[in-house]
Amino acid sequence: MSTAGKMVATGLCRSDDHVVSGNFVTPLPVILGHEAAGIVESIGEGVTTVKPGDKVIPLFVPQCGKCSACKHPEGNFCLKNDLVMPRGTMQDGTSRFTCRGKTINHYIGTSTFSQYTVVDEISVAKIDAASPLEKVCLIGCGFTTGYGSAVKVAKVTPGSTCAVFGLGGVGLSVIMGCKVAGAARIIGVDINKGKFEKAKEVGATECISPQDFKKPIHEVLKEMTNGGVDFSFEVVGLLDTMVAALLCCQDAYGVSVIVGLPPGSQNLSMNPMLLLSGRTWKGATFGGFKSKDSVPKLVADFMAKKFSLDPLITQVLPFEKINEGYEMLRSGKSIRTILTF
Ligand code: PAD
Ligand code: ZN
Ligand code: ZN
Repeated sequence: MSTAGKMVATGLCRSDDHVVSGNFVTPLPVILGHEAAGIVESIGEGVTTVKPGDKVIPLFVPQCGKCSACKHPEGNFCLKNDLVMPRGTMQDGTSRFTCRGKTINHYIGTSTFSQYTVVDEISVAKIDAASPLEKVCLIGCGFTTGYGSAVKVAKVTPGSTCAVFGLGGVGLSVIMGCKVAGAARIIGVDINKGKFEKAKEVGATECISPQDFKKPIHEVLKEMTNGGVDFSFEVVGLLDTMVAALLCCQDAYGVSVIVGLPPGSQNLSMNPMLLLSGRTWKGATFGGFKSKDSVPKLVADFMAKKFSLDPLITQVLPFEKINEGYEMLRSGKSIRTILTF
């Protein structure tokens, strides 16, 4: 049930860099990349949902449609995922990549940093034939993850106050989701003030840097909002900001959502009183969206101009310049770099 495809565009998400830094462990050597769009070249036996020539987006969270998560109306973390205990293979346990005779591992069912890739049918969605792949590739991760975290996971309400920690591509997409959901106040939090202008462009009403205050940032946010925000989002991937995001939401009804990928094998300790007072602490991957069902709909919404992806795209580079693109991400100078093949 495999699908071979030609990559057309791939975005550079922080999660791939987490493999390079060792924060996310997956079998090596590996072809990374998971935020992409391409065109189907050929299909294996039994594949019915895509055909050669279709424009597609690979899905780093698959949707098998049969497991308990897929069958539950609210679940999206398909049990066939390769995120929790990464095997680095196709569903059948094999790899389709070699380099000089040596087997190369797959990465979370996608491996898009390659001119061609092979994915399982449950890890790919057909999208509108008219869609611009060098933009909608962001629907394969960053945009959808952030946007869904606001509208689907937190279920941000009209008139509410939100705080977003981390103003990278995913955090900016959270802000877009908060805005669409009708939030009245959206406070961006980042240690890099260079991110503030863009955050305001997409909907942040104010931005603050923790480094400008002597007090812990959650106390600052509580004071700014008369006792705490309604919704907070951690979109950095650090334990400290996860706790700060939890603490800054209102004790009795605040909802805090973890979006950032935590450093590998580290645990958090927290005081249960923080939840006994009534807070809700949540987390999700891919914005809580069922991937194969939702990606084509999100692309349709993009085509209907319900949201723009342009604010997320800092630059478009040829594939060969991948390291330059990552250098820009690490140094905080870019939101998203799109590589084209
Ligand atoms: P990014 O590196 O573009 O953005 C992270 C932002 O956090 C940067 O602007 C930093 O300046 C800022 N930052 C760093 N430290 C702090 C701090 N102490 N306080 C406030 N801000 C800080 O990353 P991204 O937007 O591509 O991804 C963000 C996280 O989300 C990252 O951990 C990534 O792995 C994770 C992710 N999760 C999913 C998912 O499905 N849950 C999907 C995609 C990405
Ligand atoms: Zn990603
Ligand atoms: Zn499933």
